[in-house]
Amino acid sequence: MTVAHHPNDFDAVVVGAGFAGLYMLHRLRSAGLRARVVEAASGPGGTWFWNRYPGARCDIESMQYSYQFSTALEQEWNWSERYASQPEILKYVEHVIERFQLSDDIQFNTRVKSAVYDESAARWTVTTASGEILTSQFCIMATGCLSSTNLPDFKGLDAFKGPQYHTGQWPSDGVDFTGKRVAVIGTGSSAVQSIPLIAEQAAELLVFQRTPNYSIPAFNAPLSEDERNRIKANYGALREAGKQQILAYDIEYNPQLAANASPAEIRAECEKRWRLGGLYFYGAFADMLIDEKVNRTVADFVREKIREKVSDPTVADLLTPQAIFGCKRICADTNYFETFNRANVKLIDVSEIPIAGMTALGVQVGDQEYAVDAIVFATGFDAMTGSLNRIDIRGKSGEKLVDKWSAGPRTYLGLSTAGFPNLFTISGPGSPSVLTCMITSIEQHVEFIGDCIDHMRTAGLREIEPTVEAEEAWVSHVNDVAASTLFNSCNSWYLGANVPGKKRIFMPYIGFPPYVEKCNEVVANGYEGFTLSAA
Ligand code: N01
Repeated sequence: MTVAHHPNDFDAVVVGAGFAGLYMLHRLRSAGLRARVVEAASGPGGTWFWNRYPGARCDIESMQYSYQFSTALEQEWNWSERYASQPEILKYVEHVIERFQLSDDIQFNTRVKSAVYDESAARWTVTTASGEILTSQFCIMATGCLSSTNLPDFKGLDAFKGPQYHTGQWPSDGVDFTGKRVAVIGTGSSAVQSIPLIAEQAAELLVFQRTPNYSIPAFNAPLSEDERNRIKANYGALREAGKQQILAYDIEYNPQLAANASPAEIRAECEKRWRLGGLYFYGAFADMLIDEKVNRTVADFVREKIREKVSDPTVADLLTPQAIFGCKRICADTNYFETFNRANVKLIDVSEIPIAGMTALGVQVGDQEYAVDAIVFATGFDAMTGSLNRIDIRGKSGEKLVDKWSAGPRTYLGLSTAGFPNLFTISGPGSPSVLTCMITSIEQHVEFIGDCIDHMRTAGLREIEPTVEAEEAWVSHVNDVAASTLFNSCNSWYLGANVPGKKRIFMPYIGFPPYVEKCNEVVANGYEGFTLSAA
């Protein structure tokens, strides 16, 4: 018998066509569900669609920052560099769409305005900015952790006469800074990647720094066919090794405690990490982000390396962070600190006298006006909750998610939230997400959600929702784990501290392997912590 469907009624609506939304679509369709992905952008890729600033590149190696659900895909795709550039990541995304024939079920240029749960029908109504209505049993938010840009509320933003850009919303046809005097505001990962390239092009570059960041050279290089083949020959083992490590990818994690090591051993490990480059430093010692003394020793090593790179001692002092090493995400760079040795680059410290705002001519700091032709805001994101809170999501009794989360996000496993049945969040707050290789975490979530939906359909269940008790216990566990580390010690976006007024809560869950173990236990115990109800 053929079942007639209204064209806009689906089993599942997925919001977002980044890595999460695309794999979710593939998984749902493989199980025979009618699914639709809606995406605000004009193309796929999520955060990689928008972050097209000069030098945008992943800080996790390409052979690991890629899907692992399909061995054939893994074997056929050839990454050209150790760290993939943003354009190459988009090519990969397009290849995945074509290979798994996903495009027919993706609707681009469609921003979701609201998602409202109808308790009597046990269905979600998703309304788009143009007024289109889609309904579905399941609503899956694949909205990304770093997709809602953060533009500080600077005075006079409209007064500035020149062009303004945000690294997270970069124009798709690029920007030519040749001959221009350019301001970059911010010194996080996006700035660290873009500053060296903007400096090469612009006549003059002014970098406005509030807090210096630790950055380790990425040592990016082309990947030879031999290297690729060597990895591909043993891909499964590499992926498995990654899943056993805290960041969900292989960083040659050292389980040793530095507290038990000699100074020579610590030095040797730091030198090794420096040679490995970038985020490999997170694997240096098991106690690096737990024991402040250990952290100081590692940080001193990195500070020494930074100082060696910068010729002017005053500039070197300003660029050298004093914070806990790794508390804010470590950056991976190519010639970042060296760029400040260029005659056309000036570092402006705004740590004591903050940026007062923009004027018609440029940036005002105290009584000093810096005239520029263009301003680049590398000011980051309203991370993890920003994209969800910008959608009007309403659960049972019309409760708004934004109200429920006003004192910080509350989820069970970062996958679901009490009072919002059949709503799933891929890499939501309370899951390891941003502290891991995102794609590995995304795959684990997609598979959890896919298996859960399969289970519900087989068992004839119509609703799933976490209990308030399970959610409370999970939220306090996430906080307890964070409190046992040094992660609460700085003003990071993990804590929401970069967005004025945002509640200071450590949002991601620290530790991929224990998290996966917990999820598996929940399933093995019949979706423990969830209430499932029959049709
Ligand atoms: O953003 P950020 P991002 N006045 O929040 C400054 C991922 N990512 O886009 O530190 C002056 O880190 C702010 O200063 P402060 C990665 O996970 C990955 O760079 O708050 N300055 C900071 O310097 C990363 O961690 C890749 O004092 C102001 C900067 O703006 C995350 O995205 C590449 C200010 C924001 O830094 C976010 O990185 C890029 C103000 N009012 C990003 N407000 C790779 O894979 C903010 N700032 C390599």
